[in-house]
Amino acid sequence: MMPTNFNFLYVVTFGLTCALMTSCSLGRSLETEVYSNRTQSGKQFIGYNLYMNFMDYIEHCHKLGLQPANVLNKEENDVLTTYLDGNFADPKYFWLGGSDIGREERYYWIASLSEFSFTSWGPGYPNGGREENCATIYGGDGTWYDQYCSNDGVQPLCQTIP
Ligand SMILES: [Ca+2]
Repeated sequence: MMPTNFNFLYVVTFGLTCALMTSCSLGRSLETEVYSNRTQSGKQFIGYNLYMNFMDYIEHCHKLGLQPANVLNKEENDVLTTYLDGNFADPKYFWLGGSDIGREERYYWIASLSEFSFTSWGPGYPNGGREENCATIYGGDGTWYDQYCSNDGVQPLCQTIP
């Protein structure tokens, strides 16, 4: 039988940990969040040192009151690339909030349901057909690649709502 003071100790320890980290009560990750510079449209990107699949990523941003990132022009891609390259270690592949699920080869932004206008696909990409349906960006040079949406090794990238 588990001693009754085990649960008490656990609660006290957890409570103290949360009290020391104000982010705990907000449900935010315990790491420091670093925001990108503002784009001309006024939004900022926020990447996380976490790894998850695309569906969990979309929900991650939503739960934080943010949006999955969308990149609407070269200026935004440049701001984003500078931010990712300067603040995150390799391999730094991040989800973008775009997919071609339900309409193969016609990628759209989840937050707006608008079809991609600007793109920064690598040469020959997207190339995954109906198997790879979610967009990623490599933070080292700002190039985009399609990826399996179920890949749980990609980092989440959110944005403030402009
Ligand atoms: Ca596809």
